[in-house]
Amino acid sequence: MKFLLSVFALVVFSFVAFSPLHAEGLKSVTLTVEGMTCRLCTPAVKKALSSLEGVKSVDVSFKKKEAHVEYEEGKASVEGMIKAVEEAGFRASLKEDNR
Ligand SMILES: [Cu+2]
Repeated sequence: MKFLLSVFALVVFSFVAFSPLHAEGLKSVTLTVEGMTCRLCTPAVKKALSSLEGVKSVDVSFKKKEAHVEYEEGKASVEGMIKAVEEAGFRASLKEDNR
């Protein structure tokens, strides 16, 4: 029984330790996005950022004029994100680097 418990604990630990959010090299940034004039702009910004390699998740707030991006370090870069947003017709700058 004690053995089973430790196996169970190990499984739970592995699940927590290796879940995507805790994966090594996963970082997130918040970008300030300017030029979003209506709510339809939000999906355009989201699409531009989501299409980048290494980007895991994108959350764009029209109200806050922000984009929160989770990405894999080394695969995507903040410079690339800013460029993608600008190519979609908006202006972006780094607001916060949440390492
Ligand atoms: Cu719009």
